[in-house]
Amino acid sequence: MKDIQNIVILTGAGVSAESGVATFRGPDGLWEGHRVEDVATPEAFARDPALVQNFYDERRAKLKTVEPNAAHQALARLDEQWPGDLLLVTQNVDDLHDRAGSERLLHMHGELNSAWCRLCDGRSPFDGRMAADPACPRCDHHGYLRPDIVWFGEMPYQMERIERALAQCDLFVSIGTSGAVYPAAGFVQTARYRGARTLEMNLDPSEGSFHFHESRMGRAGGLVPAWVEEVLRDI
Ligand code: BV8
Repeated sequence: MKDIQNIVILTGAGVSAESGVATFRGPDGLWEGHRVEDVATPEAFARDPALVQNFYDERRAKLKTVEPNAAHQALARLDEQWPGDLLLVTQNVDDLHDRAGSERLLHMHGELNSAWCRLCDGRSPFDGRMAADPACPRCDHHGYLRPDIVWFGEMPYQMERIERALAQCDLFVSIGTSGAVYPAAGFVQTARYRGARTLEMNLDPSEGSFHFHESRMGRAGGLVPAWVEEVLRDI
């Protein structure tokens, strides 16, 4: 890893699968019994707020029953020990990277444990049930909270910071994502175009596998700790 200074890592639902968190495009193609378009869009929320709130309430409640796995822990160790720049960009809205201890971490699609008030525009930590129409923790008004989640058609968070990191990275690593959703699925091309080495670790080839210099197929719980060992050994 001599010539590697700056690393960008992208994770998707596959990194949380072994913790028991459902992925999105599993065998039945449904999202915990829902079609993605029916729940993860502003239109769906406007059409049926109770359905959408309950969908996210269930997933938020589920977070209290799962733990970070070996992949989350290995990435947190890398975050702590890697001397160069490192940015972990996760598409996941769970809190498992946070609980594992990753600090140079960014949730580009938002977080289940955050509430966004459409009246005061404030975001607050939230781990309850939003369908019960609780008051906004900041402005105390009822009736304006929505999940702090980036839905389809909405702009992912901190894109400038991500683009800057991709422009300067020497290594781009994609873990546990199907490469089905943009702009995240395009990051590998940006990194490669800038001359970075690119590595994919996934249970099976993602839609963008051919963009990667190297692909390691298998479970994140096994592949990621082994890869982190490799990287830290060569510092
Ligand atoms: C935007 C939050 C513009 C919600 C999510 C046509 C072409 C190109 C793009 C588009 C298009 N039409 C529309 C678009 C844009 C759209 C898009 O990409 N659509 C796709 C479907 C074509 N994108 C957007 O709308 C984005 N916004 O473009 O805004 C804009 C511009 C200006 C101004 C305003 C707006 C917003 C996208 C964000 C949507 N929100 N999530 C929620 O979570 O409830 S996306 C959702 O899918 C999740 O966040 C998830 O992160 C993401 C990707 O899924 P994955 O994480 O990859 O999960 P998946 O199940 O698919 O795959 C899991 C993988 O893990 C599999 O490969 C599996 O093999 C592997 N795996 C399983 N187990 C393991 C494992 N790997 C290792 N170990 C294991 N144990």
